[in-house]
Amino acid sequence: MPVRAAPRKSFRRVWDPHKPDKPLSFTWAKVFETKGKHKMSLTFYYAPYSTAVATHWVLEELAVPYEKVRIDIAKRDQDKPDFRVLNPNGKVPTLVHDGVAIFESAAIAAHLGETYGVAKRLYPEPGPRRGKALQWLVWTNVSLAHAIAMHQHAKDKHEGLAALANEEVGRLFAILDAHLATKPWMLGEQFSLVDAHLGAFVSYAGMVGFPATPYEHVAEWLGRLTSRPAFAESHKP
Ligand SMILES: N[C@@H](CCC(=O)N[C@@H](CS)C(=O)NCC(=O)O)C(=O)O
Repeated sequence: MPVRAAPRKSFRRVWDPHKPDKPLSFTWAKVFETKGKHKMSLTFYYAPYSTAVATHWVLEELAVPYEKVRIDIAKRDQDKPDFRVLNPNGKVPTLVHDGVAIFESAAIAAHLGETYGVAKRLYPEPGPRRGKALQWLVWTNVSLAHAIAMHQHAKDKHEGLAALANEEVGRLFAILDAHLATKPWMLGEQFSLVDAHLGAFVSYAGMVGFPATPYEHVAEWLGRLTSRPAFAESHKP
């Protein structure tokens, strides 16, 4: 006798949004139960005093458990095949979340924010404010970090390029200063992961010749940021 496939149950049949108290069917209850018990794993590949500090800071603010793996950039650990499988770009930070490797610090910050930050009120819910958060994360890397890196690469070799990069960092700091003149934190009244991510780059800028001091509001913001315990933790070797 041919075996007939069991009819497929749809989610709608077992859960009515107008009766949220009605118990879920066994199947869906099981899915949620398993999800609740799932032990997430985060492995953070980093090097001290590098771009990875931004990710380290974000992880510390979120207070999620994670494992740290130090990459010795000077010894070129980043070129080892095992690491290149995770990050073909050969750079830190790299984050492995439940077996999926993610690189680029801005992408990692957005991913961590979306995954763990909303419930902790450290990252916006989906919607326009989330778009604003992503805007500043991308701006940090594509505009600010890029200009700082360009200046560092060019300063002893290409005078003209170094001068251009220097001017660009100044222009970007002025934009940041105007933004922070109207609000205490990047997204408004409340500290968010965007402040931590961007703060790591602004703090680094100060170490390589771009202090925030001429920009009153940036300097005040940075002062508030660097007094956070997560700042100290993320700047440990
Ligand atoms: N755009 C990348 C930049 C990462 C980056 O440049 N990392 C440097 C350390 S600051 C690195 O790993 N360098 C090793 C190399 O280039 O070999 C990000 O934001 O994650």
